[in-house]
Amino acid sequence: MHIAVDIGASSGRLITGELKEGKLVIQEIHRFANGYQKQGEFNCWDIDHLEEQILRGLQIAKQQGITACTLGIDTWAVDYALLGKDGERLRNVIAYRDSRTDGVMEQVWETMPKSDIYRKTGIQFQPFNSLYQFISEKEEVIRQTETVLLVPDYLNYRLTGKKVMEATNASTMQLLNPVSRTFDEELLNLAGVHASQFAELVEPGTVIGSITEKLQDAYDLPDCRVIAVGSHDTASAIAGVPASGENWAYLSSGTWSLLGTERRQPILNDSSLELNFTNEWGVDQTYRYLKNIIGMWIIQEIRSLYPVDYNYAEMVEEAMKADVKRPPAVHLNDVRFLKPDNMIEELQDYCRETDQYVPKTIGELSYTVFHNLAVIYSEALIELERLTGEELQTLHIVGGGAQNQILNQLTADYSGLQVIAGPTEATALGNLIVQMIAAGELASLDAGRQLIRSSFPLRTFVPAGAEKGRTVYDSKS
Ligand code: LFR
Repeated sequence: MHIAVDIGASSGRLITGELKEGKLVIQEIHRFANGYQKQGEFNCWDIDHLEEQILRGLQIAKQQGITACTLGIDTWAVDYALLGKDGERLRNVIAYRDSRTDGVMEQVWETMPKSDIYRKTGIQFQPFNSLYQFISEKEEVIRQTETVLLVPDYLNYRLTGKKVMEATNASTMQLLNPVSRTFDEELLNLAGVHASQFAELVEPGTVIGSITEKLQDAYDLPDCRVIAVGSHDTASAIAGVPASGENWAYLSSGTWSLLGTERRQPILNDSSLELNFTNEWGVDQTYRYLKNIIGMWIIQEIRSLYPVDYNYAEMVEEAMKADVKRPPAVHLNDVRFLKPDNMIEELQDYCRETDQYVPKTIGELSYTVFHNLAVIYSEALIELERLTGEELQTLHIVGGGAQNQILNQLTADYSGLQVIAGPTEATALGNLIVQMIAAGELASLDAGRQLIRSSFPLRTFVPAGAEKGRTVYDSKS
């Protein structure tokens, strides 16, 4: 038996997975909420709550009769815990949307040009990368820090007592070189941290260790071997894409939309830098050549602010009914939408400032977001073809957003590509197949993807007018 712990910005789950009659069978055994809140000066994640919920989920597994298993943890990237000499956390884990890093990236470029940082790391410029978070730390805090652990590494450490730095997530710090796969000394200096403050770099598939006896005694848990999976949720999601052959791109659609291709080599040239594509490290020493697009975060924010309660499926339904003749063109990837005080007002202000129709109802607001996300996806797909020199045929959409039929169809229509939607649980599946490879039950990543393809239903969306050949929506006309 294998258990995937998959924690995103808004919720976490424990999902069991096992092979039954040649199929991968999964079951969600525990779900809990996640989110960040202001604690003193900063917006922080409640990391102790996440740890407790993992233990609670494992107790449930035991109660369901699971006595032995492997376990893998994936979460969002870039955020970290700082451990003191006694191995205890120095303070809470600060959330990447906290404003402490505002303007830091731009200041850094005065010391080290953007192009140098990109050439050294191949990582996209996001204000929240760990590099800029480290620079925002007080010197004294860094001085007290014995070890920096990214969130899943920290949770693995709490379970096993073993400190490792899993590679896929480590790459998002913007401190590692994708060619040498080691730290860049100049960037470490800039960040004010030292290589000795990080644990040993390990690849997905590495066995970290067993859950400590102390925890075993305190809680009634299954006998668990903890495996380093693609601990960056996006790395697990891409491992879980049910693709085969060539000419496919993926879109991992959740709080963020991550759109890209899988490559064997990074792309570090100026065009790639200009379009802010990233070369995050993937499972099986691949590179996730992708772009961060704002994603369902906007929808989550609208939902929480809108005076009437609508669930996501209802928002999609309302969007389908909304009669928006000329949907406003909104550049959703603008930093103003990263963490505005009020997302609805921010969107409406943008439309007013640009002399466009101002969406008001839940259907109009949702349609405006879906339309613009699909436009951004199709633009990113064109950029991707240009940057890689490869022509695409299929876009695999995985994650919760793959259930959004209107967005799937708009994406197919605007991009001219066939869209294959599903599975929604790709992240947990990618997490599970790495455990299964480590356990010797699967031969390779390809075999895992084949297993996912044959175990879960997928839905195809054909672009409108496909019989006339590929036409791509032009957002400027
Ligand atoms: C998605 C994700 C993205 C990363 C962002 C911040 O959950 O991990 O890949 O850019 O969150 O960590």
